[in-house]
Amino acid sequence: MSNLIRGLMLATAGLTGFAARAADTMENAYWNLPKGVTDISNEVWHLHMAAFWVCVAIAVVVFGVMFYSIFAHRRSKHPVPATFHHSTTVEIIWTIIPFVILIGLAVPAAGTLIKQYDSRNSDLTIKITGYQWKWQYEYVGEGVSFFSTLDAKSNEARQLGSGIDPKTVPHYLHNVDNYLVLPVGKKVRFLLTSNDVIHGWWVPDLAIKKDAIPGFINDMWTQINEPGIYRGQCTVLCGRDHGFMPVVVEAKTEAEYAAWLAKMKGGETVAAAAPAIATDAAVDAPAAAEPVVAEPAAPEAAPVEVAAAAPAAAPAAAGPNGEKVYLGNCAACHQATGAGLPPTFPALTGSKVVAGPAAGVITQVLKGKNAMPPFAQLSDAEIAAAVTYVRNNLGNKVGDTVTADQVKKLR
Ligand code: HEC
Ligand SMILES: [Cu+2]
Repeated sequence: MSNLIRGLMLATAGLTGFAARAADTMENAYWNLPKGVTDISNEVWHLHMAAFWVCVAIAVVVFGVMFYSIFAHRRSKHPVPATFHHSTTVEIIWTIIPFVILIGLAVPAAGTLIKQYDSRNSDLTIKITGYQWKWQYEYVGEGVSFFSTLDAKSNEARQLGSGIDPKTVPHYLHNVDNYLVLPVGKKVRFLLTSNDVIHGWWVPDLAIKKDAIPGFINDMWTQINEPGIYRGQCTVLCGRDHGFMPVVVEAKTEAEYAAWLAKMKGGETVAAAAPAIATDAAVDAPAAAEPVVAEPAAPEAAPVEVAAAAPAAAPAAAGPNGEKVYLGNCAACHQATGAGLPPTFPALTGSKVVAGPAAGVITQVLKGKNAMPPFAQLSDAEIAAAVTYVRNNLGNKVGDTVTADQVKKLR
């Protein structure tokens, strides 16, 4: 027996040292769940660690008894086995102990879960729509809405035979053209849906992750404590380019956020001119339960309903930039130069279709063709800008300007 005690003491000493080293490692998001930057993500982390250490303790006890028994009662020492069986006391004990452990873990977990699901009293609401393969962010009631697509560098490097070493690309496949900008210290509520298949929106540092399902609205919330850039990705296998629709959140101080929002409202980017596509569910839902201290005038549901009917109402002053629309939506297949990747993706440079009637090009962009997906989610103005761009750049010179009205008629 004294051997056992000595062994146990050694094991305890070893474990204490290991635990101290482990505690450091635990803080490291490379090995472990990140602690994140919200109160909820911290709670989740502590729950996770509590469950982890309970598991470690159980493993030590169970494996300790098991290996001790295997060793001490091996056949060469005890050729004749003992014949005891059945002990009601032991059975009651090993039923009660796990029960107590589970309750002990469930109580704090339930508390956190309830907080996680309580999206009431948010300071702002953002509607997130998943598309194959990009995200749309709509600042509900602010008239600000834009798409967020894989950044150009990652996109270039990911092409087959691009010859670019992904290690040279900063945040390869974890970067986008337009970040989702959020204010710190504010409760942000997300309404989550999809325009095509099921996607999943996930940012580990915020400890939020939920499916974006067509025809449904899911909701979740976050309140970020520290300014910074937090990266995540789509978590539901959503088709060929599932791996190429990352999520990037930029948390700014309140003042910086206000300045950013004002700039976006000024219609400075493509984004502001691209109102949302209304999915049927989206029209009813946001209006249903919005206890937010009402942002003045603009009713919550307005941008959604208006979208399909009057996209031209968006500030037309500058209009979307055709090159930007092209690079954000078309260059993945047709390349920034227009050279394409034949034979699958035809060159637009010198293409007979591009040089042909504008209606043909518009229809192909709206409806797609074979391996080319439809781009009906873009606004009329954006499609007009992109078509004008490909007809008059990338080595083409048709010399016309396609208008949003032409696109609208062909929808
Ligand atoms: C996912 C890849 C992909 C993306 C993104 C894409 N296309 Fe295409 N595109 C194709 C494929 C494939 C074809 C050939 C279709 C066919 O004829 O079968 C094509 C054909 C075309 C053609 C006809 C070219 C020809 O000579 O046949 C035009 C014009 C065109 N695309 C414009 C665009 C524009 C504008 C965009 C951006 C709004 C875009 N495409 C985005 C894949 C893509
Ligand atoms: Cu997806």
